[in-house]
Amino acid sequence: MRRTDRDARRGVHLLLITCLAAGSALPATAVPALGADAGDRLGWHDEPMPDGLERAEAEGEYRWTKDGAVMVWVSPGAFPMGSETGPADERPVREVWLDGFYVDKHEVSWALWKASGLPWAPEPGSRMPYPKAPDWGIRDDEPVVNVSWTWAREYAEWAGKRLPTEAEWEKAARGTDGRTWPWGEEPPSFERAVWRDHPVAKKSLATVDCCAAGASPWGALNLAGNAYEWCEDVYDSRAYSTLPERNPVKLDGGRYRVLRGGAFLLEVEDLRSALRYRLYPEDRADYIGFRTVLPGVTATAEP
Ligand SMILES: [Ca+2]
Repeated sequence: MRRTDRDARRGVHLLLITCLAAGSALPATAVPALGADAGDRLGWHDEPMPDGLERAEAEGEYRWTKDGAVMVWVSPGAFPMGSETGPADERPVREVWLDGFYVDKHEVSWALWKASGLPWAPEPGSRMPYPKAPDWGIRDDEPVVNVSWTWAREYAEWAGKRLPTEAEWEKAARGTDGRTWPWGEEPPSFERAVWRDHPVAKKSLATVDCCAAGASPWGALNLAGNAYEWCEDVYDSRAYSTLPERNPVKLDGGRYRVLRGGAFLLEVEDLRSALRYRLYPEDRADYIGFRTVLPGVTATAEP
């Protein structure tokens, strides 16, 4: 693992971390209660859509009006979470039930980050921290990186969304059939994912719309590779044997936060979708980004 760029001005963030990382509950989102006319706005899967979400031009895709992100639907229900062949913290494999939710099709890009109004460059006279440009510079269509968990959460809060729980991230990547990679069981290829052997990765990340052949069963891209992705959860090696089976999430009781999916400068094995990684919430690096999720309106899993 390459360096992490620990925030030299951690004190500036202390208040934010105190407020945001305490985590007694998932952050509220803009999802409204089901209104009388909600049935008039059905999504591609005949589900009532939250206010602020629209069908996009491409079939199966949505657009969240606040940040303009393209999103895809992950239907409610069960999926097998974990792996029998990975490290011990991926066991026991068990059936986890999740409510329906929407997930960003892409990693959050520099373009979306800039449009949010959050800092992305030094401002004269300001001590506000910002995600430092990677060595190859800021490119709008690449994932925003050098973002801490806290900053990723700030973006999600601004957008009226939130970070995915670890379970949501894994279901978004693996679907419901226990596959190893988002696309299935075939080994990774350069058309499917970006890791350190990829020609692009010699110089930089890839654009967030790359690797269409590596789409997950729901249509999300780059869940394997490119930028590592922050999840909401506190890391717990025993989470799979201690958390509830329905909408599990661990919000306190540990120092690390979970990251998923591997990254452009890591080994191909790091892209495996059940693999769990962890860093301090204030850690930043040029391989760390994120994406966000939006809960569905009435899509409740029935165990
Ligand atoms: Ca990724």
